[in-house]
Amino acid sequence: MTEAAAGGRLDIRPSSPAREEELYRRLGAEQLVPLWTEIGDLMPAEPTARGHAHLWRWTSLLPLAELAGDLIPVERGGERRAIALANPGLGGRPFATPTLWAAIQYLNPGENAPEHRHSQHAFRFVVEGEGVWTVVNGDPVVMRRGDFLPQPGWNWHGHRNAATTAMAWLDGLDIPLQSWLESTFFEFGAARVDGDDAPMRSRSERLWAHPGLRPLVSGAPPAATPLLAYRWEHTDRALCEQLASEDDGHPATAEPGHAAVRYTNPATAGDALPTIRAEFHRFRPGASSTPRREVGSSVFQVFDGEADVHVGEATWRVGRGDLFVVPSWQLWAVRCDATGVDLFRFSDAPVYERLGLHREQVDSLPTEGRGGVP
Ligand code: GTQ
Ligand code: FE2
Repeated sequence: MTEAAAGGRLDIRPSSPAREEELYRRLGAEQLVPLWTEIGDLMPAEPTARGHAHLWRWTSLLPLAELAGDLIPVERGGERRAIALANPGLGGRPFATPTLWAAIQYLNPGENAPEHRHSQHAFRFVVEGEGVWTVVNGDPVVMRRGDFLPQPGWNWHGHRNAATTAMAWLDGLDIPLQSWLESTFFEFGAARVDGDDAPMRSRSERLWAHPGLRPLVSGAPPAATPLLAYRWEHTDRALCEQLASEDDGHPATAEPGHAAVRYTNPATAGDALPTIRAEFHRFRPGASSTPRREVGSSVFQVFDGEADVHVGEATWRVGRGDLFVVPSWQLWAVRCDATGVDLFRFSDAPVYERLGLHREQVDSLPTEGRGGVP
């Protein structure tokens, strides 16, 4: 103790730049960082997303996937001809958002993507084309336009194109999340996925795709969905009937002119995948969404139609196949004019909900999510 008076807190000295510098040097040498220089970065008043609001045009993606189809074989080791969306705010890593992977995958006629399994949860969504089937634990699942095909982590899967035309589709996985969480495991399986034919309905659908009917199989309900194909005919009919119900004066829509559904695990009614939420949204011509912001990030793909989309500072006119990212806590809204729009969306919402970190704000009026911190 030098200048400090006994018993008081008077040892606050006028700062000495030389001694301060010496402190920072010694902290650095010991791999230590003080809070007081970092607090603005570490504890902002609200989330400041590193990922940007960004749009990828289908008309740019598809020709590049086709070119990769000419040049790059699908082989053991590389595993998949998949091209990932790399968010410009995330340092060139193949991450669409800090938690979500989104890629266009492409398979030529006759090609096989070898079997493997990994801890990452995955899904396919088909915006156009057909002819590929994905084999999950020996269950061949055909893929067609509008289908949502989840593949929970640690299930064996490979893909096969036995058709005469190439096919492209969207892959969504939690690769970035599991990369940060250091939870990734991976194993090679069979080198080929054989066969010339696949049934129109997979074994998983024959067991699990009967509305409101759960097979009385023994054991605990599967944590991730046992249903491996959510067919377009069901999604389309659900949305048509929501809008028809609104016309009949019994509104059951998310908001006027906006029908929406979530893909759920038929055994639990929770999200189809533990770390990824998937939804389908249909806006009538002239409809728009209430601007909202949510904690956590999303990727959207336009399935059909056109709309003006606002995300943060950005505004885009989007059309079929286009993909865009909504970063955490950025305001987003969809506006339709004479054309309506169909949007597929996936997000990391289940992670935030499970951790009690979910929050959203609608039209600037705060609404706390369950478990949200006040
Ligand atoms: O199809 O199994 O886009 O394992 C990334 C990783 C697709 C797949 C991706 C994968 C796959
Ligand atoms: Fe995979």
